[in-house]
Amino acid sequence: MGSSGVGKSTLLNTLLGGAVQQTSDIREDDSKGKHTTTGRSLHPMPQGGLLLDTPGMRELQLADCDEGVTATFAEITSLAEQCRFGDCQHDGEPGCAVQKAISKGELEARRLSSFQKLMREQAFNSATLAEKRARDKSFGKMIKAHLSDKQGRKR
Ligand SMILES: Nc1nc2c(ncn2[C@@H]2O[C@H](COP(=O)(O)OP(=O)(O)OP(=O)(O)O)[C@@H](O)[C@H]2O)c(=O)[nH]1
Ligand SMILES: [Mg+2]
Ligand SMILES: [Zn+2]
Repeated sequence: MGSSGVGKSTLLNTLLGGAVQQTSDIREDDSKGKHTTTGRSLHPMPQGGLLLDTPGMRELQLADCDEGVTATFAEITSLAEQCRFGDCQHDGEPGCAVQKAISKGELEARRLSSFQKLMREQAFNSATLAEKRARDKSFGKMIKAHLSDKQGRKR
């Protein structure tokens, strides 16, 4: 697993002792990979075992990790406990301890914006994931209903 161009397929070819998977040069201008591998494939190795080649990751999405983000930005979380409002968004409300710490130079504004960005991102991804799961579930139900209907008619 790794970014495009790190050499995943080259490792696989070396371990299998042949050019099984296509590999290609990285881009000259920014040294990034070209996303040569586009699908997952499983390869039995002569030594035994299976090796999985995967496309390079394009991005890593955060979901359901508000706890992790909160722990990483523990100083913001503990400042936020001193904000006047329990649901303070730290963007201009009165009595905001987070903004106060920024103005006193005790907290970097960049750190707050990273925190807010990660929280927004994970909230968005969690919602999309929940929607997708719900869609998959109702699709599964539809198939099941259809199949049992067919079974019923046969009998
Ligand atoms: N010098 C050197 N070059 C390497 C090494 N491993 C890979 N390369 C070169 O790096 C380039 C990219 O290798 P790939 O194996 O295609 O990379 P990949 O990780 O499979 O990339 P994607 O399929 O795009 O995700 C190729 O030109 C390889 O020859 C290494 O250990 N040393
Ligand atoms: Mg590859
Ligand atoms: Zn606040």
